[in-house]
Amino acid sequence: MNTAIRLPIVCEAVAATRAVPSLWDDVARGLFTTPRQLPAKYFYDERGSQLFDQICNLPEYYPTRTENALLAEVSDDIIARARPATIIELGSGMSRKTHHLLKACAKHDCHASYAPFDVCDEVLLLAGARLMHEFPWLKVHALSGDYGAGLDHLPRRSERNLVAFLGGTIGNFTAAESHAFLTELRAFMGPDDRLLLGADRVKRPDMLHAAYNDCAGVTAEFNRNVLRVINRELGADFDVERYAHYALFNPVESQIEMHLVAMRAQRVKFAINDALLELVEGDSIRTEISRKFTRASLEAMVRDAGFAIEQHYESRAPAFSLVLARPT
Ligand code: SAH
Ligand code: AVI
Repeated sequence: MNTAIRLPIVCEAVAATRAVPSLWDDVARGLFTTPRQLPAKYFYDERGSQLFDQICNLPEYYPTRTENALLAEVSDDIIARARPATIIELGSGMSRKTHHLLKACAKHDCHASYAPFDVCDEVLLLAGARLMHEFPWLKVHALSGDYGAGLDHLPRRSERNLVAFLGGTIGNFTAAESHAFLTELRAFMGPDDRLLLGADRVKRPDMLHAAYNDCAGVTAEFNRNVLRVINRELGADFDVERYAHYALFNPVESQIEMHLVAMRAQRVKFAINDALLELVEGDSIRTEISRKFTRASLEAMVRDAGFAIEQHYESRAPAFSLVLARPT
């Protein structure tokens, strides 16, 4: 990183509303019973966040550049409607697309402050410093925590918040999880707040398949990173390279399903609790789902959580949606 752009950033830990399972709890529950699965949030240590940033630039991974182009087009309209005093961004990552919203803020003389909320502290600091360098008027108040632990302690610094949840990350929740999450978000929001939700849309399976099976193998590395996180945090000895990345589109559920498949039998030892996990060749761990919406299924999800849709912006092909909604 260029040290010339290191600026002070306030980084506050958001207290949990409720206890969330520890990594060990999730591993014990998710890997020692079948079907094996892990929550997607564990991808995102510093290396995982860097790998995701690389994914965003892959030719096959259309969501980022599509949402970015759409935001470049519609940010003026979003800011004119929302006139936010604060932009709160959930799962903000590198905050690259936020640039369009902040540019529109400057244009509309609406100098909002920015509160990115992410589970990865390293990206919060890096992204915040970059944006403060680009927008010298910007106040960044980074929020570190797990949005799955509840939003009751998320600070409300103003009456007009634009709560952005971009990138299609809502698709990484099951239908029940997204309903619970959006309902909780609705309860946090005041009458003048707006939600800006980015969601990926159903499209040709070959295009979806390519986006999660890039030729350079970056998505495979990102997928395997969860095993590296478990090795480091729980003293486990997954032989990471012996797990194949396998991602497929399930048209019945309208979701990408990402797996790690054991290429040979392995006994995985965990220093914690002296646990031993036995996997046979072909055993699979589902590491992520990524739901793809129709216009109608996306709007129904937003409405069912207590929002009214103010604008639905759609990209040109490949399809991607940004929904601007207000609490009803
Ligand atoms: N919004 C960005 C990044 C998407 S990647 C974009 O559109 O490019 C998903 C982001 O959500 C990552 O930065 C990850 O660290 C964060 N994240 C995942 N699970 C989280 C959780 N439970 N709580 C807070 N942040 C989370
Ligand atoms: C963060 N999220 C929206 C990405 C997605 O497309 O579901 C994560 C990802 N997984 C593999 N590639 C990208």
